[in-house]
Amino acid sequence: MHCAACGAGGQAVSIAQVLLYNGPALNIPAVICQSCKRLHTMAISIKTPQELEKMRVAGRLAAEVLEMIGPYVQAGVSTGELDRLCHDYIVNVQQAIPAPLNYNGFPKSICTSVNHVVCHGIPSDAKILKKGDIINIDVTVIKDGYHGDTSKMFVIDEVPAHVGRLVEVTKQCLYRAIEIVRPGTRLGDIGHVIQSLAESNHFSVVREYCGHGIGRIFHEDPQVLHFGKPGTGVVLQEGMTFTIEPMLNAGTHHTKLSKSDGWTVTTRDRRLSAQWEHTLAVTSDGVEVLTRRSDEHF
Ligand SMILES: [Co+2]
Repeated sequence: MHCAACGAGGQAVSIAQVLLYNGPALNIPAVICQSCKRLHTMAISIKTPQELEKMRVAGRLAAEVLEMIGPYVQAGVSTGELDRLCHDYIVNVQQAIPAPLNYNGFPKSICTSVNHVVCHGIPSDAKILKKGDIINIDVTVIKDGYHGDTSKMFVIDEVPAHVGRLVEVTKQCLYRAIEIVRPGTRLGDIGHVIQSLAESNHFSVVREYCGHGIGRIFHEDPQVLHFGKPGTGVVLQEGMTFTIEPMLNAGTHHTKLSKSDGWTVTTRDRRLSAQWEHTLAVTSDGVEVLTRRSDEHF
């Protein structure tokens, strides 16, 4: 990646990532170039075949963490324990790095967002899962310098039908969006597909958090909004890699960022929220789901 301000680039420039807060909680990814020290937003990177191979490896590892943790996600387990299991698996078995740990000060290796927590929930030994809970586990691994980012919902035992529907519709929003990814599709088309399906089911789409470009950097351009108008926004090209990660709320789309920990995002009305996420690569004629799990068929 080259600095958009001074032009320095390549491996020699180490790029520190920061999050700009613009308004209530809109995360704008930006970088400080270590060469010119200036802050700038990023340009969309096109990955080479060699980079895509590394993204494939990182993506598969992230998916495998979600497959590994599944059997442990049960009533009685703490989210702190789930974090330790994932951390140890990533570090010791996969010999990879959990990207969230120490990222802008995040204290744990995964995000665990239970019930009305929208995203960025911090695992804790005090948070014990119980029957009827829903939880999103969000995993990002770094392998050989490249990131793979994916999340899925787990349901603890049985949940009422309306809760199951929130979880299922959110997953379908992700899948429908993935279906239209190919060169020429615009980001507004993706946002529109998600927003239409969500709102036709009387759910709302979270505005303040979005999908993102990904590669050597955890959050890079473009921002992938989960709402929008067809025929607008960035035109997708072969070699782009980004996440789609819709967050749907049962109530209104408004969110609240915890003042006490600076991370946990909840629904303002404390109604439920669900999220699913994959890392994708745009191919010559469609999409490759880099974080596909073995139970999924794209
Ligand atoms: Co992500």
